[in-house]
Amino acid sequence: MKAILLATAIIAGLAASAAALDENFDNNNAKWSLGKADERKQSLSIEAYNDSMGQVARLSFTPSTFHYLELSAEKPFTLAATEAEFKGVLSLKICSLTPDAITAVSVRVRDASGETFQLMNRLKLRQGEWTTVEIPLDKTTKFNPTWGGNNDKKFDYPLVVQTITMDFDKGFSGQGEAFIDAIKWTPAK
Ligand SMILES: [Ca+2]
Ligand SMILES: [Ca+2]
Repeated sequence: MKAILLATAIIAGLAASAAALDENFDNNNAKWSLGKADERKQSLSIEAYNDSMGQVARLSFTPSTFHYLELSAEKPFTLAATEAEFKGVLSLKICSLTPDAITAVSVRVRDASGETFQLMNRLKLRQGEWTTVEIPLDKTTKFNPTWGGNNDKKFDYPLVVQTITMDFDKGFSGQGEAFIDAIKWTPAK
């Protein structure tokens, strides 16, 4: 009985911190969009993929028109409320039929002052293969570039994440496509 009560309390606690980043695109809870999508000739749709992955985000883009995309959630997700909490792995799954078009994914962390810290993770994808990208983050991570807010290159807690970006090879001709699923922040234990 105690164990059940404890489990219930833990589940209730998780539900209360609804802003943890764990996006599977399966329940349409969060709204995601692409920055300046029309001007950059990019599009986003949420589509059924298969039984095990459910729905995924499908991205199409035109690298010769614009060299990156910004995938943003309508509301930010909490990453770390305090310095002690800022240690974990941001992960996502990605698959592309045009892997040569994609050179990197980056995460943008934002602090309480509005300062943004970007970290790029270079990619070498294989055509049609799902790859899990894992980006470890903590207070010692060397983000570059940083901009905005109080611009002091120091983390003012709490930290949030709202935007993932993807970089393209400008020399790629035609339209690129990628699927993304399971964008998740896993705090270190
Ligand atoms: Ca999914
Ligand atoms: Ca700062």
